Amino acid sequence: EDIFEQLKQTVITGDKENVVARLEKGINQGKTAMELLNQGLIPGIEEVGDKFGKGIFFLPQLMLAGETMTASFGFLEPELKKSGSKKIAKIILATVKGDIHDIGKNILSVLLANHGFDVIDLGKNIDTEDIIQRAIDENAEIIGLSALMTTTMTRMPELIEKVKERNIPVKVIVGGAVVTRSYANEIGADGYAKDAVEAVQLCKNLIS
Ligand code: B1M
Repeated sequence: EDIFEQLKQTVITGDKENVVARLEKGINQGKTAMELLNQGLIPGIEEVGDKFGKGIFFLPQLMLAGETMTASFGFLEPELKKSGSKKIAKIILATVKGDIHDIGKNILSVLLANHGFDVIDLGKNIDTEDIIQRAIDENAEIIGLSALMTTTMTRMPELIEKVKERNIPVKVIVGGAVVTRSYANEIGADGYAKDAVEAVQLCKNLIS
């Protein structure tokens, strides 16, 4: 069984005690942090979401898998980070109000910082007005919103409307599992990305 399959199973079984040791094994085999994430951990958490959606898994399993992802990220974060690059633009990141899913946003946060963005990550469950206020205070070029639920993604048009009403010179991009390109267009977002890698490219395009 290869390391990617092992990592996938580690997330599915929520084996958070052993995930770091397996990641270390992967790194020792010459795999990169991005490969371990994209080919092992993320397919694992996606399968968990699928099983939860079908009623095969329940909340405790979802939580354990989430904790396993968070533990992995704690280990991978320094591996993903490069230091010393000059900052090219400021971006405010947040998971919208009512939504505590932050694994994808955290990945995006590190990747953007890696590519020279000055990232101000406000965290999860963040109020629309707080996000807007920080963007103004920090003079940010971009606001990046993440939402993972159909019940919370409505916070995105709410923020976009306020930004437009008040003529705040900031671009708003959106993403997260339930968000689609057509939804992003419909609500007047300045951009949408299906994953963190695409989001970095999108941000680069928006500021050039
Ligand atoms: Co929850 N959850 N969850 N959950 N959870 C989902 C989202 C769900 C789809 C599962 C399902 O039913 N199949 C479902 C939502 C259904 C819907 O609305 N359609 C759901 C539910 C219902 C819930 C609860 C309500 C469960 C309950 O309590 N009964 C509850 C809600 C809590 C709340 O927010 N108020 C809940 C709780 C949790 C945990 C806490 C247990 C845990 C989160 C832990 C954490 O984040 N720290 C959790 C998890 C782990 C998931 C699933 C399984 C995985 C999410 C994840 O981390 N994926 C998820 C199923 C799924 O998504 N298929 C599910 C991996 C991550 C890397 O992907 O975040 O999509 P993602 O990010 C990607 C891209 O989307 C993109 O880049 C990332 C990587 O490339 N991206 C962006 C993300 N943000 C972006 C922003 C951008 C651009 C790209 O621009 C700014």
